[in-house]
Amino acid sequence: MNELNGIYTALLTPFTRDGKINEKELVRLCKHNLRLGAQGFYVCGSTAEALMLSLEERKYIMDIVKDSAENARLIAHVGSINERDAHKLAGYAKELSYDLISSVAPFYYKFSFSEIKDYYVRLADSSDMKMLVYHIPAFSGVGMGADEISSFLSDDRFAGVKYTSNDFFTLERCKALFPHKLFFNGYDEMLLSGLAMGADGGIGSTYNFMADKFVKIRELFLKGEAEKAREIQNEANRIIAILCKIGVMQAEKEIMNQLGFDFGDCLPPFGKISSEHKELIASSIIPYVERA
Ligand code: MN9
Repeated sequence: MNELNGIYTALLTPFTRDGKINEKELVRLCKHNLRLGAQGFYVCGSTAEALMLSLEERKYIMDIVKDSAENARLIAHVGSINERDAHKLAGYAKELSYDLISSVAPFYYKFSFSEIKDYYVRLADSSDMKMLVYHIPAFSGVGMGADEISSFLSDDRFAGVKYTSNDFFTLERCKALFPHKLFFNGYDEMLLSGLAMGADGGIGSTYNFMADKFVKIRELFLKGEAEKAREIQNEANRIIAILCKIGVMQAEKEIMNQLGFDFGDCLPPFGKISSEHKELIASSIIPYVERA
């Protein structure tokens, strides 16, 4: 599975003024990221606001990205609290020849681990696709330790984990036990730490506008130039610290707008960005990232 390693952009979703998916801008986003060096796309993840989209909207995004991705690898996030929808999306990912499916753990109702595991297995089986578990305890509220993650990885139907946690001890233990499985670091601000503890690549939201920095971090790390990689991680993190203050996804969309895209805002209940924050982005971020 490690041939699917690399830097994958967790694509944002551009919306038109009347709240529809903006196909033209999504195509531009894919092309921009290919130019920045992204090796793959994570489609309909958290960054895409996918958990707030309809089944039809998610399929439409999967279509657009499939048609724009050239040779980039494609992972479809199909997770939904509505398992019937998740199955339809997984089947659609198979139809479109995506490389992998992925899902956040079923959340909200505090399912037991065996219920969660069964959910994942049913999705992989019904679609005949390999599954990348999306571990993001800070958002899903579903915690998993090395034993639980290993119980997925010892099963052939699981390709690996998108690991969005800063517990790198657990990441390192899992990679040591399952060296041939695929591990993606999920917190962009800690890509270098994740790589050092065994991640094969990263999937991130800030890659939308600075994938080039993360491609470089990984290349330098693989060449053994950790100090130089950290300089670039520092550059990225100065920007990410500003995003965290503003609200990551709202700020990311505003960055894209200021770079010459037309992404609109995040869907409600996300609020709109203030004019002070727009100015902060213009002065402290835009001069340091590549234009479209
Ligand atoms: O998993 C992303 N996570 C979420 C990837 O969006 C929830 C990250 O790219 C973060 O947005 C980023 C900023 O904290 O690291």
